[in-house]
Amino acid sequence: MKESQPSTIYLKDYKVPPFLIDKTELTFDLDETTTVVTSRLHMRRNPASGKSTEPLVLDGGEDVKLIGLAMDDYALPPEEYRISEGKLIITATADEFVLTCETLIEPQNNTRLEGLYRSSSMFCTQCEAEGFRHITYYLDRPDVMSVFTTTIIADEARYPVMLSNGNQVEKGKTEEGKTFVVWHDPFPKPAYLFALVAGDLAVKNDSFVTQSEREVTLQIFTEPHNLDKVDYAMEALKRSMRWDEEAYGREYDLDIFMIVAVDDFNMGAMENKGLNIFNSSCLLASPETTTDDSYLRVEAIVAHEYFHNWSGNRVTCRDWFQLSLKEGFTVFRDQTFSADMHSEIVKRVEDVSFLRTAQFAEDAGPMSHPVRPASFIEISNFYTLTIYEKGAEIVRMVHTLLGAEKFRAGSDLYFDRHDGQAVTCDDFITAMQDSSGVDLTLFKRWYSQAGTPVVTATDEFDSASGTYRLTMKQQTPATKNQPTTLPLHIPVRVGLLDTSGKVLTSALSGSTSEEHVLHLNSSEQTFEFTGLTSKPVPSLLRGFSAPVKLHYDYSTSDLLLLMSSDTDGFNRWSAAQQIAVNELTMLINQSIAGESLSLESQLVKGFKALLSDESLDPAMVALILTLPSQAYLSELANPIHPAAIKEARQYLKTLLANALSGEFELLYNKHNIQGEYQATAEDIAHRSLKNTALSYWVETNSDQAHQATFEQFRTANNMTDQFSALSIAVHSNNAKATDMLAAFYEQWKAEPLVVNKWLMLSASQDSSDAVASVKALMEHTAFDLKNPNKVRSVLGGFGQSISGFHNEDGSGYHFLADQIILLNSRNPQIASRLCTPLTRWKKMEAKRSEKMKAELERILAQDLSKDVYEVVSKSLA
Ligand code: 0A1
Ligand code: ZN
Repeated sequence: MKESQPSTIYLKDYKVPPFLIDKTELTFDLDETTTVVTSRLHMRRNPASGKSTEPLVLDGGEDVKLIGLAMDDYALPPEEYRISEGKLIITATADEFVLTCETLIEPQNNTRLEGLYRSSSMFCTQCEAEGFRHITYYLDRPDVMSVFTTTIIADEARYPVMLSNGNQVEKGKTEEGKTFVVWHDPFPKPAYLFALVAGDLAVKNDSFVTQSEREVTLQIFTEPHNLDKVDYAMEALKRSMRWDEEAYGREYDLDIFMIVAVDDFNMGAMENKGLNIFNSSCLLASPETTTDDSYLRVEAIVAHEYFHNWSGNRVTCRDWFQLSLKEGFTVFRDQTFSADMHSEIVKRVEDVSFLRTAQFAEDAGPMSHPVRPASFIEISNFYTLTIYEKGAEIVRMVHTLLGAEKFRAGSDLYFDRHDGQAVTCDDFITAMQDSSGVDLTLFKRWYSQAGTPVVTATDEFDSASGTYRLTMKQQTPATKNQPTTLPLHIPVRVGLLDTSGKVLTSALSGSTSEEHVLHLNSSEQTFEFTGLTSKPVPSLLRGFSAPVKLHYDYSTSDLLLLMSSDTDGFNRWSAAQQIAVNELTMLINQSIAGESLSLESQLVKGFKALLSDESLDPAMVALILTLPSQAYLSELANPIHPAAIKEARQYLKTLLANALSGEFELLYNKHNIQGEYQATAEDIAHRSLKNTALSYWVETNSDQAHQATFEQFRTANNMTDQFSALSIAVHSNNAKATDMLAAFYEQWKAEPLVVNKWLMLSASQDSSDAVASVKALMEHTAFDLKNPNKVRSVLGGFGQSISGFHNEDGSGYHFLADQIILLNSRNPQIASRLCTPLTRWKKMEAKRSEKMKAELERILAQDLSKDVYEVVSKSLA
């Protein structure tokens, strides 16, 4: 352990910056081993800070070597500045001056992938959140916005493409015969949005005419061998640009918009102004190499990064505690965009399923934090599901409370009022409130209170007056960090059905309708619906109108009724999931008690009815047929018995497969349509239902089903079908599975993104020697510890292996801890993210829990990065 622990930064300590940087002029003399960066910062004291004597403190990093410093062209002697803990401190400054700073950095040795680094043969940058300080000394905080001019000098033969933000304004030769290009970005921006790329890249060109008829050049750059995989992203970009004009009135502002794909990237993608940089896994797509899920992900992430141009870049965050201001809003925008491009309900089910599984688990774990955190040690640890997904749910609730029209007016006001500013989550809500007149004072608590609220509903019917009374209570669980919790303003969308499944009209507070939005804003409230003749079945929290856990004592027949008849598609899915959760919980308890499993499943009836309903979207049918995941059942369990959950899921799946084997075979054949691959909602739906049916059919262990799997693997003309067949074979003990895995590698070994899928599937296999297998995979030529995608594939896949990762002897936990320790110094962000499964130790059954804790203690005893230190120490606290 380090002698001094990293310090905590608090929101309450926020102060405006003492200095501003009006203009930033950067020159990069690019070289693999040592790059020289010269910055000229046009600075002045910030009048708003009210202080005239404070020293100038610039952020830097230990990997930045200062080789020259001058103020207004006067070289500063060493006694006039000092460097302490990575910061450059200049005691005396004028009120206005130009600071010139020369630094040396080593992109080749940058394994953290923050700042300027090398990926394959190119240079690229990643500056969010605090990467710019690894390039040069700067006021590296989002509320310092500056106009950047960037000069890149390099050998043109090796780096013919040299890019930065804004427009290219000059190009020429230096005296030494190198090439220089100059880029100018007229929009003031914080340093986290700075970007630079240089390499021997191929480009796809296109253009877009904005609603005000300006032509924008669009360019996607990749390494030459990947240029055939950017067409889908380009089309997705144009759809995003059009959608943002139509849905939000937001037009693109520069004359050029560029995207670059890089192989080594810590996250998905980055919204640098005019020059987005993408993890290649989130940009490249071709039918042969990319699954449907990945196609949809490419589209969503292209949209997300593009939408940031307004929600993030034109209006940015005052400080990193406000991260959800840009991320929550932008996720909400990309979710709505995807819903508009495909199916609204399917998209909502997928998003909620993810939120309920992963974000709810985060919010119940040691890293639980409010959407606007009050403190952090390392901001990189706060790019979380809470900031992104729960943040998007908050924006969605505002949309529900205001209605579409007022929400749009609120968004217009927000962008108009704050264009060019760095603002707060409060400013966003204030704009929504000011434009709509809806009081959001209480609602704002969603930003400051962590944890998932539990809403419990009970009801009664008064037949004499025809009144249905629905009582709702809410409680957000208290934790050590948050000993008292307060009621929130929770919008609950509700409909009522009669026992034949017909939708009922009722009156609530004077408004008569088939659906009502209840405003639950105190710890207990009763809502009275009138105009009814018998006790209805309530359809509660339609569309998942708030990120809460809802408890209502539904009978199985109520759930079957909702599943077959609710007009809210989301709740049809939700009811089926609830039946499955109830049945799986019984089975899990049998398994824990050491009993042999037995169940009369009501889902058989439900699925039969579902399969005979021709009116349903096949994608919805596939979602309803999908049993709750191991991860979701773990989130619901306390304590978690991983092996019991696995056994229960397997039992129920086999039971359903045997009871409906004919139906699944028929379904498989019906949706097994051939033809040229298209990533349209319709075709994706057919493939998804077909492959879901196949995953059941093989559970009958029929030769025919196994043969169909093998044939699909062999003959598929697209990666979705081929990889589904392979996964199904691997997880159903198909006799040919090992050969199929080997053949798949042989077929695709030249395609790194496909190889990553192979790594993940191989690592997820359940076998008693899974640790040995995963070690072998990490020795394989296809593996590379420097590449985050590969690390995520292998260790992420391994995490899904119950007999491997969760092996009772603790060997899986020990192995993961070894990898975290190894990566801690090389790439702290990745190491920190790998800790997540171990941090859930308190919820695990006793034996495994102790072993996980011991591994966390072993990690904490090392000399740790801030990133890993924060996550591990908080999870042991
Ligand atoms: N702002 C990006 C996410 C991002 C965050 C940090 C990064 O590096 C540490 C990279 C990307 C987004 O929301 O897409
Ligand atoms: Zn984002």
